[in-house]
Amino acid sequence: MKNKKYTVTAALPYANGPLHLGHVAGVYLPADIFVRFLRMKNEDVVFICGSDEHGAAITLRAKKEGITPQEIVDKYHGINKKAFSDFGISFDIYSRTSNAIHHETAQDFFTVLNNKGSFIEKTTEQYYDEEFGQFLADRYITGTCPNCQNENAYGDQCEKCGADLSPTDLINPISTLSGKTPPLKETSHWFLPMDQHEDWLKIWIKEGKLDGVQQHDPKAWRNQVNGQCMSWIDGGLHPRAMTRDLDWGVKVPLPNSEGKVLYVWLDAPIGYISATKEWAIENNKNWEEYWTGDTKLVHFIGKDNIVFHAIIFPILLKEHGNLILPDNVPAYEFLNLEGDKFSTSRNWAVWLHEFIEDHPNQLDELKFVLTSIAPESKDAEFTWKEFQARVNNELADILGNFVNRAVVLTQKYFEGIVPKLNELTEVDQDVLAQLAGYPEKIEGLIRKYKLREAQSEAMNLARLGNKYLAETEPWKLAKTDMARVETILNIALQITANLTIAFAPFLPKKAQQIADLLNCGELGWDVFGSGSILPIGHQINTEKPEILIAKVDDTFVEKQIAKLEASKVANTIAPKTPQKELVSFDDFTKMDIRIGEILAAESVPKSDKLLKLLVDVGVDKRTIVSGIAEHFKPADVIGKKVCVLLNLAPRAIRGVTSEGMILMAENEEGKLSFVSPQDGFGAGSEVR
Ligand code: B3M
Ligand code: ZN
Repeated sequence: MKNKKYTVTAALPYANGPLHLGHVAGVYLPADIFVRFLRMKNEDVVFICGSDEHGAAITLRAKKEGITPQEIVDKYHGINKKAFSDFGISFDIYSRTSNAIHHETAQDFFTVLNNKGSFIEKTTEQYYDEEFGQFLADRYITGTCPNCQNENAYGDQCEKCGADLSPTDLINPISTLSGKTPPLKETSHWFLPMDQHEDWLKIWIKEGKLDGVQQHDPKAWRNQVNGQCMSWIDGGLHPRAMTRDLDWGVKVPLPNSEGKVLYVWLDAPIGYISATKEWAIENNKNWEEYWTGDTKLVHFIGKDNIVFHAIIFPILLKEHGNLILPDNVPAYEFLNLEGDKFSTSRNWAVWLHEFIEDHPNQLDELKFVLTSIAPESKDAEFTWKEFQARVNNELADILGNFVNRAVVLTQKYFEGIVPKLNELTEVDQDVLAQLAGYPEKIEGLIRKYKLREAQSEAMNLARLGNKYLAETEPWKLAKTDMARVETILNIALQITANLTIAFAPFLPKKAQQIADLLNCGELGWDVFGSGSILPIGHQINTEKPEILIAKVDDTFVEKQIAKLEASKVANTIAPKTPQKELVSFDDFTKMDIRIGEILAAESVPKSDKLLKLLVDVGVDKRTIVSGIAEHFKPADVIGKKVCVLLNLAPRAIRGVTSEGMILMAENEEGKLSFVSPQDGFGAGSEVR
């Protein structure tokens, strides 16, 4: 019989870049472990994810790569979907918010709320980029955070202090499109009056009660989730616009709303519902059963998404009516990498799809390490040294070693046949009693979202097995007391069988490999803890077992670190200066750039840096003072053809009037080069 229903979601990653280990450790892997466990418990669970394809995260990325938003989302949806599937994240569906069913679902949702009067339509003044003809919200506008003075805060949030911002809160607002200070212009939007929801939210979060009915156990929520929510609420919630003036997103389903789309943080969580619908259609299920009634809704997310999942989406769900609110929102802190933050722009990351491609046989090893260090309650750090240590000292030396001994000894003494269980000694009874306690221990931890500890308990079971063999030493008894050896190896094999169950949620491939060694098929959670899973006389695999866990050598670690460092160097050599503010074509054509030929050159007295040049620029021969003396001697430059900015306003430099500027290229080491034409282009040729 199926038990409760669960709808488990993992944050929909923006389809604007590949996934790195930080994402995996702090959302997707824990969600997958939780779901694999629930399935083993025979719970009726649907595991939902997909690409978040709207919002400024997408459009700005498209602009940066010089391709359309559609091309961006198609590219990264493909890469990420494949990476999840190759890594073995067992979503029931990996959908995308560009699907028609999502647009419809999100629009219907908006309409329901609008008809109920859940929104307030208001005309306000918002910043407007006149050059690009666009209102500036969210990431389209930056400025100084009024809260912490961070100069790079966005129009929706300061990533430094976490403050929730509106564009008009920013000091010195700048359009990220034109780089200019934008004027304000009137526009109307639909606002969610979050302030009107404070009272019930407080009770729901603090006590887990909604309309007087107990919904969830508030103590089961992580401290940082409760804490962040309460600090938002205590700080006072404000109305938040649920629509945007953009042409990329889900269109506002109302007349006279041309050019308006739903705010991405309105449409994306509804994506969980659309994806459930899509899955239900494909699998002949009823989606509503997973969003109503007794079903438990669990959102796995990163800590930067807490407010959206624990405050805003619950308000929307409640306003909609007839839908469940989350039972828990296990949010993860951040994972760092080798002493620094993961950073896409600086390319400081281990990319999931690259790891899979480079090390297809070490995926469970990676899972093991990421769960061991998962940032459940505080930020954590991934290093390749630790990867090596955890794989070698725990996975290989404890789990691999125990399984190998149990299997090899059975092959050696009993031709791979599970031996009899004879009279039990105290040691045997003790080990069997301990074994029986593991299911409850591990289940309790998983249900509390303490997956780190749960996995470490699974490893303790392998430790127990090793300790048992070390204490009983069956290899010494083989000559004298075969009856005793039978019992010991029977018990060792039962522990091995139990390990396939204990590790199945965490390391599904390894668990399968161990089950193959035992020739026992997949074992259910219901037999976990039993000392008689494998019947006496059962034939286990008789081939020499392959190494279950290969050790990681120093070369591997060195290579990984070198790869990281190389990508960092590659990135620092790349243009140091970010692109300057945009200029119009008119601005550009104002500059008169021509080829000039340097006719004469001399140093400027009392200056190390300056050369005084006589340059033939076609229209005349003129004097130009250039700051290149540290790089070129006068004799080196005579006769050179170079680019000259002719119409730069004349300036007196060290008493010499300079009428123009020589254009130079500068490389990452600060070396200078003339920008010279091909042969055949003489003085006066125009550059444009
Ligand atoms: N795409 C943000 C993120 O990737 C956002 C999550 C949506 S969940 C509905 O961090
Ligand atoms: Zn700030």
